[in-house]
Amino acid sequence: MSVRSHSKAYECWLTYAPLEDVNLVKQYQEKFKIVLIKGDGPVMESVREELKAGLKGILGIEAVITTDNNQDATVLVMKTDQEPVKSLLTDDEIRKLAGEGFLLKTTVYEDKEVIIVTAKSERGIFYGTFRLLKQLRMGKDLSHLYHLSNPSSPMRMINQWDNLDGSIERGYAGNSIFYKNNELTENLERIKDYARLLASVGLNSVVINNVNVHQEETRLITDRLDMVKTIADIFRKYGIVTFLSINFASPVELGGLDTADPLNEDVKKWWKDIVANIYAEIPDFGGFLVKADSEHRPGPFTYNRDHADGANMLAEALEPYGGILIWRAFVYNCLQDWRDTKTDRARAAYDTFMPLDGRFKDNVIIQIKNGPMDFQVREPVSPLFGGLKKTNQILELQITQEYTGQQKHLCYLIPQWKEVLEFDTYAKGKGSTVSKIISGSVFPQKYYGFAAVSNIGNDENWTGHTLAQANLYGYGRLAWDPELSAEEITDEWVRLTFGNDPEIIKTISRILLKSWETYEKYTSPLGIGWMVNPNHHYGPNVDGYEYSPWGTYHRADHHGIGVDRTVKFGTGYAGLYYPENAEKYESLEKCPEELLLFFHRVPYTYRLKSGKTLIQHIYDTHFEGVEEVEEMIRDWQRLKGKIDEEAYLHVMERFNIQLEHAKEWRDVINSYFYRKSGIPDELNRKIY
Ligand code: GCW
Repeated sequence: MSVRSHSKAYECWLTYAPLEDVNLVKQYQEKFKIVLIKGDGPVMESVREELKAGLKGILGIEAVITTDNNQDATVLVMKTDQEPVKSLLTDDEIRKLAGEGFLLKTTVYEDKEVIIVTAKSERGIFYGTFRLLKQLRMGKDLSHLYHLSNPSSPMRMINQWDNLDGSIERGYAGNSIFYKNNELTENLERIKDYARLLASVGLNSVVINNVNVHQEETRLITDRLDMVKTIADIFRKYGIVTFLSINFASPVELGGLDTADPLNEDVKKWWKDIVANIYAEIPDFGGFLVKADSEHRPGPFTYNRDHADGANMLAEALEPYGGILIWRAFVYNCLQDWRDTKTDRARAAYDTFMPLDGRFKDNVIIQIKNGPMDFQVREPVSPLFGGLKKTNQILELQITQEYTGQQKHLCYLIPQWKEVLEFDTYAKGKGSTVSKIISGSVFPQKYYGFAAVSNIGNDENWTGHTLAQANLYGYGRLAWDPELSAEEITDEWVRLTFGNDPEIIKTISRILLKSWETYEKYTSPLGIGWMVNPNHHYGPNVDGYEYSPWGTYHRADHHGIGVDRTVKFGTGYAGLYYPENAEKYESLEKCPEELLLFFHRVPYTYRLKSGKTLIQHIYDTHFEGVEEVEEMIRDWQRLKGKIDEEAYLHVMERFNIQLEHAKEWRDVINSYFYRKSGIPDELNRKIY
């Protein structure tokens, strides 16, 4: 396979490096002598390829892979309705298996031990195959292997913010692996390797262009459709369905119509013809993703229509083919005046979409960012989760680290996402977590699940910072099973990437698991967000957006800081939650402290639960944050000589950048608040 000739960093968690434990290798070799794989078609072909490569890499054997019944077979890979596997399964097992789930089990066949990999679909078999190879790489005992696993949701997507010119919006790992100079890349192998990475963690759909659809990308649905077809052909082999972001104004821009009004008959017909043509070329095409009336993108508001009108019109065109229309909830007024304290960007998505609950067609999904603002290091959970009861919904996360260090800083996001998933909305009483809502078990939904903005580009290691691979891996694992713990996911990723040495696992896991908290400490405090340089969003600039029209204010003056979002005195945002949360957020005393400044405006002398004043807390956390980066570096240095030298040096280089920039954050923030408040640091440390 292609990956053989690449560096370790390129292979990510699919290194298939030889196992260290020779005894285990011997045992495994016996178990994987003859592999019987039934079924053909593109996905099964990939299963064969993957098993062959995996067994060769991990165990150093050329396994015999056969398609004919063979009594000596030691591994049986086939669907649940194919013999001999069929007779080796119980009714209960077959009943429990969902369409994309899989079962791995060790059992007895023809008087000897065999390993079964089975599922109801080829996709399921593929996921099972990866899971089995993972068990090998992690050195697990296979004699009592029993693993039945179903994904928690049908939508497990990746969104590429790639543009046809090869640039990537908010991309921090080079250019697009898909496009260059408005053409398809010549390196299709790399797209295939990306598909493998995504499928290996159970992701099943991809949107292949930026939600900001510019002129060239608008044409992907017409005269550039050939590019989409080529990409879809590659992803299909890995069970991944291809979607496109579309431009709502396409009927005007491409079709020569004078309107894109969703209720206009010519517009409807135009879209129906477009969709028919796409499905003629790509019969399993997934559908469209739409960013409308948001940050200057066109949308139904232009025609005095609402977002249900817009989404339903497109959904109707897709419906005959089983296509899905995904509509983003990221809608707000980006031309606000900072003096206006009544308009609250945090309310915008809720205010726009709640009145539409129940009006969307059943092949429409609303894609909701985790927080009400925009992927900050800390935000509350969007009140649309739990709010919307009669609407299909998926959670949108941002793997690419726009506001969390741009893959120069290490910021492992799984712990942040876990908090989002575990957030209890109380929509149907206690236990109505986000995780359950997007697993479809709180409200009836036809489609539900996950989407996330990818963090990859054409850098050799895909993600710029090699340790940022863990964010992509972890996203996929959570999308499959949101109940997994951050620790479990971290342990897996480290083993697959760096091997099974307990010392290495411990050290790297500790570094990863602490990194989000550390990043938060030296950047914007207590949920207020932003404080970044405008446009590129890297580095500290406390007032960078303070007088801009984007609605992202901290409102610091010489008295204090924070946005009053209470119902009583503020924007009323706190009241958008169910009473259990609303009361908590409304109250200065009960508000979770990490979100204090998001919900309340407080003086610098306000005492936190720790007994410290707010200003002292700001100073302390900023000094601590930098110290913690220094500690991470010391931890990392202990790995010298124990892990791959290239990875070691590369990460070290990034850490040095992180340290320097963390210091800059510390100093800029501390000086700013010292100057505003006039209150000195109790510990007399250096503040410029
Ligand atoms: O976070 C903001 C980004 C934009 C992005 C937008 C969105 C794709 O700064 O670059 O545009 O969110 O999510 O639509």
